[in-house]
Amino acid sequence: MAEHTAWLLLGSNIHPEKNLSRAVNLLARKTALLGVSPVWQSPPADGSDQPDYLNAAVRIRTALNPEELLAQVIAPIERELGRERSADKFAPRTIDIDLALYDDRIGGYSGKQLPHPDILTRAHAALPLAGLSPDALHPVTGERLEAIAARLRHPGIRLREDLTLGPKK
Ligand code: PH2
Ligand code: MG
Ligand code: MG
Repeated sequence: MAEHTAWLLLGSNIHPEKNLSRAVNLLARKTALLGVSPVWQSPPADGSDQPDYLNAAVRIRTALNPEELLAQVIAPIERELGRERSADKFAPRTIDIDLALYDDRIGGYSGKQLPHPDILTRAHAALPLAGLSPDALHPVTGERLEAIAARLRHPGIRLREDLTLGPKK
């Protein structure tokens, strides 16, 4: 079966250190983990009065298509880490795992969009991805991820050099 490269964005603002690290360990068990980005901390992007988020990105190799990745890898890990779905799209969450890029695919899957729209508008999405794959090109705009991150960077987001994520060996 054909192999694909996918970039996932991880975010948490409930016990975020523990939950990001658990998410990376579970992803490493279910997929071929190729890389993990540095961790960035930022206030909620919608400006709500909630704890800061920690965000990171991972690059994986997989034979699954986007729908299968969501149903077989992403959603089960979100459930295992206690993600509760509520009517509030911006409620605090133990873990959010979003498929950001899948090869250079452009288009819809399972009611979502590839590339993930936040890449072009949110520093908390662009900076972790750029840390992982600075030279990768955005499939729609053709920009390097590093150029997108530089454009979106703002003072409210900071690199957590004291934290490193990686699969438990
Ligand atoms: N995710 C959201 C809403 N707001 N803010 C930050 N800083 N990081 C996130 O991951 C994030 C957010 C919904 O997915
Ligand atoms: Mg999200
Ligand atoms: Mg999500």
